[in-house]
Amino acid sequence: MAVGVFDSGLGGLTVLDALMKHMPDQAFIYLGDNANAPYGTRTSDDIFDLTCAATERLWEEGCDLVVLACNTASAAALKRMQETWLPSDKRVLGVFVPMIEAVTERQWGDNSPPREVDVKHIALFATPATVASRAFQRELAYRAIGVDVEAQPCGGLVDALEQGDEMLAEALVRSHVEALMRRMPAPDAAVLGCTHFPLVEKAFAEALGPSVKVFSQPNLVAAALSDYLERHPEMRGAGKETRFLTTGDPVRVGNKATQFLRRKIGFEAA
Ligand code: DGN
Repeated sequence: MAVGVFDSGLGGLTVLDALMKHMPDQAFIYLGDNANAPYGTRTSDDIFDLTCAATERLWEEGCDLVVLACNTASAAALKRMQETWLPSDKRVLGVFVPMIEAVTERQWGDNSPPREVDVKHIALFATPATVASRAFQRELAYRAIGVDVEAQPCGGLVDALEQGDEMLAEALVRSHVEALMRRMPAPDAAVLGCTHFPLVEKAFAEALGPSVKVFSQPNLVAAALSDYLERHPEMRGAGKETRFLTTGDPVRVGNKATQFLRRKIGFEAA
């Protein structure tokens, strides 16, 4: 049994890469819904339906545990999936909670009441759908009090990264950071709330300046998943092969993914 890893497109590969490095003996199956990407400007009903369909496809491959390596899907669909749709023998995890736990320095599974934490001003960079959902603020409020969040919808950035247009992506990072800093001039932490954005983490760090600590998801999610699998060894399964599926054209997506991660990746049709 492999662990399923889902994203609307290629962004989740940044998370998968970290998962593979942290857990070299674990099998994974990646599914990119490239035929329907990007999700960032879709309605939450649409994102819910597409995310459920992709999760079911991963169940068909035997993945009882699926990681939504997509903030847009985690923000718009995860809670509703867990509350209304998910059978009791399956698990779906998102990418928000590990990041919030890192930002607030609270341990995984610490269910004590919300409290004051060191960070006071958080700059959140994410897709328009993630920002509109306010899911980050909602999850943060379960753990921390007295923290301001200023969110910047980063229109255009996912497309520029999927197209491999680095110059455009870096220019967009600078303009989104400038726009946010006009509203919050001195954030103490920045959260990259989109799995595509680790590819331009350096550009974010440079535009934000050295006093802002940048939180990026891949390593945080990998640490949280490996902890989860320690506690739930029944979800691990055997084998360590990783496969890549796409709802789009496997050759085109494989070429883009190879360019995206700068290593050869072969996709199969989902
Ligand atoms: N990588 C996705 C995320 O983390 O939100 C965004 C992809 C998209 O469809 N816009």
